Amino acid sequence: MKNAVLSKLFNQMADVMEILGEDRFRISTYRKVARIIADIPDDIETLLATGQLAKIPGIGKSSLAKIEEFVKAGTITAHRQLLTKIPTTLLELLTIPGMGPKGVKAVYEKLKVTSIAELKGVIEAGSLAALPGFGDKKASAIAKGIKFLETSTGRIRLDQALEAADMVSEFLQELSGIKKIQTAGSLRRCAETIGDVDILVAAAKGKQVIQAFTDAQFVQEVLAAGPTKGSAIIQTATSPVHVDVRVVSGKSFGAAAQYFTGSKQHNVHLREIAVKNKLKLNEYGLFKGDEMIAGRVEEEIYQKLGLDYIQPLLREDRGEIEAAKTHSLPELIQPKDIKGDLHVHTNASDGNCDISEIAWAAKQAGYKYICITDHSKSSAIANGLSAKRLAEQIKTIRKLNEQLKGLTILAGTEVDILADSSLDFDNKLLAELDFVIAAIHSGLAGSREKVTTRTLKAMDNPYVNCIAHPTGRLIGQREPMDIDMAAVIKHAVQTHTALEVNANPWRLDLKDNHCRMAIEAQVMLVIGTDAHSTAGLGLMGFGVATAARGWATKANVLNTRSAAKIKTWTKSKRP
Ligand code: DGT
Ligand code: CA
Ligand code: CA
Repeated sequence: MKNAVLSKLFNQMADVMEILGEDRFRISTYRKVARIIADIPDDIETLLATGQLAKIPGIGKSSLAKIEEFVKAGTITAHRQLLTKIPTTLLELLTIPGMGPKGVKAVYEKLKVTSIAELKGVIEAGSLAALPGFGDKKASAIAKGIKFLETSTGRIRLDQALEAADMVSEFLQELSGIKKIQTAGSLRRCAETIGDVDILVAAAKGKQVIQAFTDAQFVQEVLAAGPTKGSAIIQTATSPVHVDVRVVSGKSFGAAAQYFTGSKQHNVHLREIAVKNKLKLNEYGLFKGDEMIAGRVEEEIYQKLGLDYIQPLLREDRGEIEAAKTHSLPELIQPKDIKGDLHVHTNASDGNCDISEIAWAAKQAGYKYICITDHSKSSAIANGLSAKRLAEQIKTIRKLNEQLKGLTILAGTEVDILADSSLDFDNKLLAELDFVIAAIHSGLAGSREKVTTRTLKAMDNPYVNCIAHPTGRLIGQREPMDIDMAAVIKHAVQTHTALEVNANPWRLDLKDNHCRMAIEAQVMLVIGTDAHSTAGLGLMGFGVATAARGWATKANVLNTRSAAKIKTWTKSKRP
């Protein structure tokens, strides 16, 4: 699919235009088109060929022409022309966390900086801090951003890893002699970032399978190719990904799946237990002397070690082996337990579709309810709603509900927590809503005391039901706020406020460890997708996996309950 590459080109045009100081309206149009394209689940070429693309709102005539050009010629003239107007090294400055197009424009124009090396130079010389609009704090934040970039290990997000795994698995499936395919490693455990993708195959002719894999069209570079293992960098639509493929025998498939799923710490602990029982455990099986006593399926390995089966999501050696021994593993939440999505945007703020469209998609997904939570007025870039617009939206939602069957639309908001800790809407308006999410969208670099106080104060409000993405991190792009999570968790319990597990793979916020802390303190969690399109609703699984990695059960998550029960829950906080 060309969607991702195309989306990137539109974003890049917007970046360059912003650096050049061109028309704001056009820039935001390009960004919107980039987002629409990235969110479309169908192949853009097909949509173009069938004429459906022209009907998608937000894609105008000139964007359509550019998309057509790209599909035909593989490039866009306007994109190429824009790139000639700036030194291309400027684009790498945009990858520095904390450095947006405006910052790049400023350092380029005022300090003649065109590369990361030169930027480091002006930071050291103090001239960046002296630049109007920057100052010491911002300059040191950018220095940290550069360091972050330089030390980042090339780990990728879950969605990127999944895309690569799907590509390779689909390819392998078509080969002859393949009996089983299983994703292993950190991807199977749904860790928040992935170093490399591990795929196991049960097949007799290992060498042929590896050969076919390393010869595949999507392979960019072969790192190793042997009789049972191949390593390669493959090119997905969005990024290069390191993939390891291992071929094992059916007899050892369970043992290999167990071994290569890891984590390493979990395996080390498991092997200690084996040794204590005078057994030997490796990727080929569980052995008593020379006799193999388990190995075909994973379950029997755990069973023969005297343990309950441990789901991959828990295999981090964080107490799961002890719990398996005493039959006290939690019954983990599953995707099918989720009854609705409580964090959804529409085109009233920065989403792509209207209330009916997203409600219809939610119903198709089997949900019982959905809560519309558009941004509030201070989030101006996201076209946040004024009090008046929100009041109108509430009316629209109530009316739509009269016509709908099988799905309840809840009226909500994602209200900004302002710099002074107050909220962007008054209580009278909030009282009209079914569910209120509060979130910090500005001043994320503030001091620990400041960001923590803002969050705690928001929770004190009797109408605030949930804090969205509590740390504000964007994986690989923006560090989390320096927030006192223990204090946030304690206060959430005291104030009867839920904490969100944002399911977007860029966020996963709360992260697994924080979920675990929250659950132990008996905080209620909400898993929300933060969808900005119908496709965005599909991210729920990443959030469910993250909560489960924090040992969440169905009872720990509010949106496993009915809409009526959620209303009872929110009412109990209100005066
Ligand atoms: P990653 O790729 O860094 O996100 O993390 P993993 O967990 O996928 O690690 P990877 O790809 O290096 O290895 C896959 C699995 O193989 C790992 O989770 C456990 C197993 N493994 C690798 N090296 C060792 C080792 O030295 N000892 C043991 N017991 N297991 C290992
Ligand atoms: Ca791996
Ligand atoms: Ca690996």
